[in-house]
Amino acid sequence: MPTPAADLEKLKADLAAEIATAGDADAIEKIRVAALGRKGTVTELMKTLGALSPDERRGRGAALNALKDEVAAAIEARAAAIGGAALDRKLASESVDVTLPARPERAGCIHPVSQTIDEVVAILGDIGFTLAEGPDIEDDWYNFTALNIPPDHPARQEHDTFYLPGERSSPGGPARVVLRTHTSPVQIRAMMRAKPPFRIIVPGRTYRCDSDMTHSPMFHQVEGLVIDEATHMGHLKSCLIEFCRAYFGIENLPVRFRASYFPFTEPSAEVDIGCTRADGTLRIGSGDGRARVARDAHDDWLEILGCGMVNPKVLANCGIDPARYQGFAFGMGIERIAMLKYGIPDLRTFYESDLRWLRHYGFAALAQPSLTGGLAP
Ligand code: 2U9
Repeated sequence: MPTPAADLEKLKADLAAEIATAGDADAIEKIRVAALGRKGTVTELMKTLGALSPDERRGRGAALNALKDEVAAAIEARAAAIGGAALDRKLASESVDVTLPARPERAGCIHPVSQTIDEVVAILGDIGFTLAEGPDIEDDWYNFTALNIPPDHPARQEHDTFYLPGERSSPGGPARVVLRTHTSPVQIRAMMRAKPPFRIIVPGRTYRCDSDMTHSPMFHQVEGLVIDEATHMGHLKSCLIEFCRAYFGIENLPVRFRASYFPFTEPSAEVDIGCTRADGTLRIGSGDGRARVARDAHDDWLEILGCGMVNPKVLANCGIDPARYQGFAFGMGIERIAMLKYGIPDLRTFYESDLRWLRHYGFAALAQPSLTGGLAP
């Protein structure tokens, strides 16, 4: 009668022969299941170990484990060889026709938010502004207190602002953590970091608890800040008139400054541009095709941005001497000015990731914004 060890040697030899002659992936899988599957020959032998004495189990267990590993390795090697041979046959039988024309590709497009930021940056960059960036997660000292926004201001309330749990230490002491409600904290950080003069623009994401056709909980702003030693309201006005005319591509676009109030600027103004509303259709400028020259042909005004001379208290909060330095600041909503320029009716569609919308309102990937707004020819 053969010894148990001889039994295992025979099983190993039989399996090796079967594995060596397996011709395809199905055959090799059948062998694997028959040997190593739940009811396979090797698996069944493993189950008999429990009935042996500890001494017998040690020797037999080691032999069975070695057999199992060798069979698994042989199956894996054969499967790889079969797969490689199949691939070789496929490669030999198929050929690539390199003379075929390329498949027509669907080009990607630039989202109107990115396009509008690029246009604004190109125009203001030409006027001498440089780009600044900062974190989306802020604290209420940088977002509110440094900007002279009082503790009881409505913008600070829970239902207007997204607060995150916890506090962190900030220049004014422990401060609540918020998603920035405007990009102004980036200007605060810039003023605390370096000495004037500055001319910076800050485009970026901002967050407010608001959602309807013209508001979204996340939207984009671009703000600008100029700080120097002899900056006055005339600089503010010429810069923003130039910007509005360049952005809308209308040389004589009527622009007016209407007194307003913001805690961070004093005096403050809202900026309106001339428009027409004939037949219920809003058009920027005179809207009659003579927009580039017709200065007085508009019949209404449209608010597009806010601005003002930086409040001396804000300068002092950032360690800048208000007796020596002054400046102006402005802010606008990117989606709002994109909607006005490109006739996009609903703000919420910006974030629906609908490819049909993007193909309709998006821009060709290589289109460059020109310095006079719109696209370079
Ligand atoms: C510093 C000092 C002053 C930025 C300004 C506005 C006016 C403004 C709104 C336009 C539409 C925000 O997106 S919106 O809702 N912004 O009207 N923003 S002045 O003033 C600053 C900023 C930073 C240090």
